[in-house]
Amino acid sequence: MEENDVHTTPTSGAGLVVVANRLPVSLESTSDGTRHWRHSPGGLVNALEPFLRAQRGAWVGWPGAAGQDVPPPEDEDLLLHPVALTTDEVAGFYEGFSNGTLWPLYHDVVMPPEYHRGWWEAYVRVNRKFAQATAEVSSPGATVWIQDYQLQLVPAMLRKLRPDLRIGFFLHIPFPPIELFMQLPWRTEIVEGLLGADLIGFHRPGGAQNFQWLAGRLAGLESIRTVNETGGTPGEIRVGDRAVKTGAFPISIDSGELDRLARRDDIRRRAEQIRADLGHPKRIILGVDRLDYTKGIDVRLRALHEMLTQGSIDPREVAMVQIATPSRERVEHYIRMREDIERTVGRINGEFGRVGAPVVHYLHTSVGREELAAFYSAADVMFVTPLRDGMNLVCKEYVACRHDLSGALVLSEFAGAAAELTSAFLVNPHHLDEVKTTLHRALNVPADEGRRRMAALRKQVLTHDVDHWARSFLTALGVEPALTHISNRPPSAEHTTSDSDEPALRTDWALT
Ligand code: GDG
Repeated sequence: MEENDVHTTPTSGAGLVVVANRLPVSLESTSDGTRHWRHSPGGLVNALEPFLRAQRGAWVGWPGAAGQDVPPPEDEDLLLHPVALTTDEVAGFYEGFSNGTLWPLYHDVVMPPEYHRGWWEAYVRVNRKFAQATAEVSSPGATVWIQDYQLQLVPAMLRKLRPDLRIGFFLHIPFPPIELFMQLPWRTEIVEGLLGADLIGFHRPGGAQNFQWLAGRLAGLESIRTVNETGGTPGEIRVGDRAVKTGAFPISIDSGELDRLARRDDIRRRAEQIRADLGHPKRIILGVDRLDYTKGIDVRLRALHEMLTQGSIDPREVAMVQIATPSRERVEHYIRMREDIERTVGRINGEFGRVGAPVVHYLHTSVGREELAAFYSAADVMFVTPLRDGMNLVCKEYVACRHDLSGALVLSEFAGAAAELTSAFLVNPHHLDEVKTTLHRALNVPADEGRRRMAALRKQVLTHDVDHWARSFLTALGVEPALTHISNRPPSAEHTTSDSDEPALRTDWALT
């Protein structure tokens, strides 16, 4: 046991604790020197916050600014517990090992991962900080749900500190193929870190299978055997006298909430206004992503450019909007990728735009949730082309906003969501000609076929929402069914809602 692993079990604390790299809020400074806590968008936050809030749980995470020690916003439904990081820790743990090593390695090495011992040491140090903070806020016997690739050592560290806790871990990004994972100099430590959990969840069954194989190979057959070999339940790994379950839990969105939002009159009017601002094009193509090299924004732009050049898209009839949320702006790969994308946008508009009418409307910004719903409602084709994506929530959000069954979804086969959204126009993003023909088909889909496809997509997205995801994970973790009752709203299904009962959406907290 490490010197600083000594810990006493608190007598109070939260019964359900989410641990994630980021808090659902981040601290921002404005030009006049005032500081605000701002709600931070992102797949994880959108997926988990409504659920945790309904449970009055705690969220342990980094507030997003180095060296800040500012009290978090008061929130009666959610205890926010910040983990402060130094500038060096942010550089080594976050920008380095998490986003320069693990992110590209786990996304099929679409960029080369870098392996640096200093980054790894920072990763270990920061994972220990998170484990200690979690040990402090968790009540006796609490359930702790650790999120994502930045915190893969926390399960084992936390188990040492607090063996009374029930620990779940969910990986939001793909678990890589075995041959790629084996590149990692610290592969055994990562596998052993994860094995501290009682349940390890992945988006896809393939991830769980890869992990099971690696657990056998790297953690040693004496201590770890798949229970299959001894006649037990599939998906369990024996670690001494413990059973570690693994499984696939495809994440989703709060589809009912988004469906209600998109039906609101003000959102529909805003969608009309967006169409008008774009000059009433015959077709609007939309992309919404964190500005990340895994998302295939360049693929989309290249396909569009070639189609404009070949005349299969008329620039007077089609407009593309790309919302690119700023992300990881200090990481080298991201800096270069942004320059490339912006150069391509400039080139397309230079060649095919007219005064007051560019073809690509590129927004390097984050927009509010209501504005996003209006964009989804305005778009005829949602263009989602990641080279690799754990799930991809954007495509599900688009579907949730299309209550009139209009619109078409072009979706990469390499997004986890493709396994569920089989009625989308599925495409291999590495095959540019196929991307072009698929976009062309989506832009010109006959109304009947489009409605049939969208109805099937909506059925899947509205019946498999984020409640369903959280419920299945927690049930598999062995949490009481009562605890998995997330909210009082009716089960998701196609339904209409009057404008008046729309819940207020909270986006900002002021720092008092
Ligand atoms: C990771 C995995 C997995 C984006 N721009 C704005 C905005 N967003 C929201 C979207 C969506 C979320 O961010 C992005 O989620 P994705 O799933 O598409 O992608 P990642 O951020 O990479 O998420 C991914 C996810 O975790 C969950 O497990 O699906 O595979 O990579 O919800 O709506 N939201 C607002 N304004 C924006 O400008 N309000």
